[in-house]
Amino acid sequence: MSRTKLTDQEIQSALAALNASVPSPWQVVDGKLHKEFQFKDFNEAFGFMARAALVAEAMDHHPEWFNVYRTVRVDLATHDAGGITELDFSLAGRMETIAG
Ligand code: H2B
Repeated sequence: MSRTKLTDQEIQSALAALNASVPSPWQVVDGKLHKEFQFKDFNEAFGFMARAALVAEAMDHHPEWFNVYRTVRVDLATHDAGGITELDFSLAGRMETIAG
């Protein structure tokens, strides 16, 4: 999977594909792929983070994220590329599967 920075056009097309199958959309915020997940409680939120962390480590691609109680805010970007790459969309998709 490529760590090449995607163009704005490529991002918009990948975003549309990602959002076609998710209950609430991802957005591009400050040059990163952003979403705020809401879970039932802290246990569900932290369970999501624990599972996503294992996937991220296996991908060698790590999220920026923030948790308070049942909310997990996620920002995905590829630091090595200075922008959003296919890896960010791949991790976003994996996160949706885990959250789902
Ligand atoms: N995660 C993210 N989000 N962006 C990166 O550029 C990145 C990473 N680079 N995880 C990886 C680790 C790199 O530092 C290692 C050496 O492969």
